[in-house]
Amino acid sequence: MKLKTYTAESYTEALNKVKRELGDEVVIVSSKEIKRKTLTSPGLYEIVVAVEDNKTIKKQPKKEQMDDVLLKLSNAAKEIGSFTPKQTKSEKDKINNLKPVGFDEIKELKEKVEQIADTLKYLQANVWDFTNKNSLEIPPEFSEIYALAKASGMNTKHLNEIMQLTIKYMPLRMRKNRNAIKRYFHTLLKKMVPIRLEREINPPHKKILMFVGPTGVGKTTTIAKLAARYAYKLNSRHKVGIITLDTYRIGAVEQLMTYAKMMRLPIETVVDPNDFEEALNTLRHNDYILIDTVGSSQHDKEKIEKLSRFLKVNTFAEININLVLSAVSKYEDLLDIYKNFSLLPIDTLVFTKLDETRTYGNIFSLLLDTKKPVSYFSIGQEVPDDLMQANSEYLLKGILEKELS
Ligand SMILES: Nc1nc2c(ncn2[C@@H]2O[C@H](COP(=O)(O)OP(=O)(O)OP(=O)(O)O)[C@@H](O)[C@H]2O)c(=O)[nH]1
Ligand SMILES: [Mg+2]
Repeated sequence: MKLKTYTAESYTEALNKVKRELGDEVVIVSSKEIKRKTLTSPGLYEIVVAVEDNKTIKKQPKKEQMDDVLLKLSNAAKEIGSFTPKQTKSEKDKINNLKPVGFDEIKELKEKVEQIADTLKYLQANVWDFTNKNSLEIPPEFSEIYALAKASGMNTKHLNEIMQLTIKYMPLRMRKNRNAIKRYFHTLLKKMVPIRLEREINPPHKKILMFVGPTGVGKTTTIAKLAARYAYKLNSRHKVGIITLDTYRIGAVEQLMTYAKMMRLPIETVVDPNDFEEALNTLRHNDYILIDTVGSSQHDKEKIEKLSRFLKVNTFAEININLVLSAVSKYEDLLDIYKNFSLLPIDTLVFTKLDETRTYGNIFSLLLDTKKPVSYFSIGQEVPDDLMQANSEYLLKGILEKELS
């Protein structure tokens, strides 16, 4: 039996030295701190162990030896990498047998479950519509997208037509990938949305915009937002004048007067079609003239006809008619409103209250049906901020991104 002494700057380091040389089974005779660690110099620890005479001390392999081993290993790795023998059938079978049991079956099962989930979503969206013959023709991989678009309020006839086009023309190799299907459908829908881009007018050109639509959809609020936009928010500031034809509803004139006053914009109130021409002439020095009208039910033909009488007057610029519609209305109602207001020559659509719903399939379908471009989206009550130029991406979020519950 011999005693061996190990020293290091810490107790742990000294013990590690012991273990490296003698292994784990050692008899520690003593351990002590020889020199205390200070701020400027390290400490020194000593461990004394008892070693049997016949115990051989582990030798660290020399650096040359280690390098040699590493070299051999890397050569072997290279060899394995470059060696790709042809597999015989029985070898292939052997390798396949090495895969976790049921690997391929699980993969197949996963695909099947996804297909069933898609089909369920589709059935969920069509549960009230078993008579829809086309429904059986939708392949399972298209079911999710179909169900989403359907739940967004898109008209079924449109949806089926677009689906059939997609199924017919989509390259087969893309069909297996659900994301590719979604992207393809997204691009197709995007191309179908007619947008009226905002173009700032250059004087001496002038624009007269009249806003018509059902009651309470947000005509007056939209006019206030647009007046602020044209007068203060665009690249160049424009002169804006306002005319209100809504002397019918109590408080309507005051509502617009308040906004006009705050923005220091001129405003004219017109009761009779005969006064309209005069009001327009009074404001003719403006770049934009915005005209508010009385809201009316689409079935109130008399009110709509009265509006058309205002359009017969002589004007220095064409009157552009904007039909204001709420995103909250369902497609059938939007279409009904559009048809009845078509007594007036509608140029453009404006949608409001997009903040009050998450699904815009109804808007998409109306745009598709009427082929009328949409110019602005109103997305809240805040004047003037809650107004944006219409854009197809924003619309598509409300068609393809809603998760079915
Ligand atoms: N949430 C939300 N509310 C809106 C939006 N636009 C307007 N409103 C609100 O809808 C209500 C009616 O707005 P108005 O601008 O008076 O609607 P109108 O079409 O002029 O109504 P009438 O003149 O009575 O036909 C107000 O409370 C507005 O603040 C919108 O985009 N989102
Ligand atoms: Mg109003």
